[in-house]
Amino acid sequence: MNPVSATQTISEPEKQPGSTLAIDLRSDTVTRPSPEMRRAMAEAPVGDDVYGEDPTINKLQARAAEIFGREAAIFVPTGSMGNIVAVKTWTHHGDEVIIEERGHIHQYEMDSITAIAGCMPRTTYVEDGILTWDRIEPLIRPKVYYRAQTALVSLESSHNMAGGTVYPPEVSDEICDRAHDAGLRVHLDGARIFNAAVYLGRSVAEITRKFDSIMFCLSKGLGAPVGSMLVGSREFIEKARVYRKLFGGGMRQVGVLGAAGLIALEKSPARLHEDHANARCLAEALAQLPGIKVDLRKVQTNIVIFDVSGTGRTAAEISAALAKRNVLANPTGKYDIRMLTHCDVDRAAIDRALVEFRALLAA
Ligand code: TLP
Repeated sequence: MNPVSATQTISEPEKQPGSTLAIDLRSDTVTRPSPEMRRAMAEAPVGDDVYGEDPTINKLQARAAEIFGREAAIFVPTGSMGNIVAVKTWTHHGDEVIIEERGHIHQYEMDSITAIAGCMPRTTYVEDGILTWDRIEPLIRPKVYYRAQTALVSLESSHNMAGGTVYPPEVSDEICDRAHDAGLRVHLDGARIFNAAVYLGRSVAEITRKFDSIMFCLSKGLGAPVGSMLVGSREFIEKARVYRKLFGGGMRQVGVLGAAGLIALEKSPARLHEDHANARCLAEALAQLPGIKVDLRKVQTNIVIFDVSGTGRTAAEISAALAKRNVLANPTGKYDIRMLTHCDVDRAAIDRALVEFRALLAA
């Protein structure tokens, strides 16, 4: 190990060409590591994690398990890998997985449920993305030997493509209880579970206590450059370790990433309310713009999805025009645009984005 001395400067490449002027609202995945994270990464004690010998990753895993009140946790390179490892761990080829139609695990992970785990997604659409037991129960296959079997329910909170909506704990608790009674497992795609916890004013341990497994991302609102975690029982995590390796996710001196993850985990949840306040401010101002519709009830966390159909232009046209004005946002449908707030956009940046948006619509 060759640690950088405490006096040596870790340069923060703030002036990256093309990225400094833009107000990047495409996602909270775009955040760059803080100088504190970069320092911790440079100085992290490391070892070979395939041998379980990376002290920084071991610390991160222990701390994540502790925060969620669970027996164990495992670091995975991406949220997508965390989700497919969980699905694979809980299912057999030919099983079905119940999921909301716009769930990330179904729409944006290349259908790894099918391609890798050999399972069928069984989907249902709910406007606010929040499933209830009455929507899930009819999708469960009868236990007949010649029928495909339902093995898993997967929920997402906050629900990304429904606009950052959050499961009320009594709803997700009931789903878990009833699913367990029916012999099913319940996985949580909690990529943004800390945002959900802040919205609810409850701890992540409380709101996830009944799930069989939880995936959360260090690399979204928490601001780490890379990495996600899977949390659950010791037995689950030991099986997950096997599938992580099978999928090529066994890493070596990965404490350099874990060091940033530890800072994200310890420090970032305390500032997420700022992102939520900025998202609300953005949503309320967007709702005043001519031709723009926002369902403000859905703006619960750091995601704002709005409809631009009243402008007479498509989402692709509006986002291309915004990009020319250095405001970046992704279309999520023909007339829908998604904007996310995060630690690299402050209130002043939101105000500037709104000035540009108004000018664009007026032009
Ligand atoms: N979401 C990304 C895109 O893939 C859409 C984003 O910009 O929001 N679960 C949820 C709920 C997610 O939103 C994401 C990423 C993931 C899982 C996957 O995480 P990664 O990108 O680390 O594989």
